[in-house]
Amino acid sequence: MSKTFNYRQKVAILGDSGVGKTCLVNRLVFNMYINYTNPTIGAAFASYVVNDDFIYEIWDTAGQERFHSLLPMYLRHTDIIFIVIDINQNIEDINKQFIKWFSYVKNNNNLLNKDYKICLFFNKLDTNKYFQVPEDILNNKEISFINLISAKTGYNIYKIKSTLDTLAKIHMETTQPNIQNNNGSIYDLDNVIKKIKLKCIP
Ligand SMILES: Nc1nc2c(ncn2[C@@H]2O[C@H](COP(=O)(O)OP(=O)(O)OP(=O)(O)O)[C@@H](O)[C@H]2O)c(=O)[nH]1
Ligand SMILES: [Mg+2]
Repeated sequence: MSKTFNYRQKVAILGDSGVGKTCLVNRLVFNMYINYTNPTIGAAFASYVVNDDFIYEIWDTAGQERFHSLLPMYLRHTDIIFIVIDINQNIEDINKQFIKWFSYVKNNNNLLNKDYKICLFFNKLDTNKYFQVPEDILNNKEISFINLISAKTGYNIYKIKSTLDTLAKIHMETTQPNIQNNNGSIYDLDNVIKKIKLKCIP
């Protein structure tokens, strides 16, 4: 029987093809790295369980241009966006790539859950340890979390995990748990408890 979780959040990973989105998911979820990956077709799904009761549902999207029309489907009801950028390019191209994906998120924010958060990852730090995040990007107040990572070596992946752990904790402290009824629809546990209490009144 599949396990059910009272708390869940959706993560969507965006970025150009080849920046290392799939490698990041592999490192985060399975702690493994494969050097020769195939470009993702459409999108891939993975889950990251923080504790027994909380699951992150992760959509690893395809960076190839031909799949971009599918992106809105994967963005729907997303709580956390990961934008991934490969540091192996000149600063102008890095800025362009950032603006492209940041604007994409802003222009589609009607699809996202309210209070959505954007996290930005500069990947492949193993290839250039002197990389510095451009000032404009560092000063962008709408990015909740910026980090330099390497999916290959696992560098700073623990920081992503601890951020996800913290966000999960905050979510659990500030929201009611949802439980699934037999029809698969979600309802509020508080209401269920109230109904049960009402039923118990003699
Ligand atoms: N040196 C280095 N190479 C990396 C790293 N992460 C990924 N790569 C390389 O980049 C290639 C592409 O990575 P993917 O994770 O498949 O890229 P993607 O962003 O998922 O690409 P699409 O699925 O086409 O959108 C991999 O096959 C690796 O060779 C890293 O941290 N360091
Ligand atoms: Mg991929």
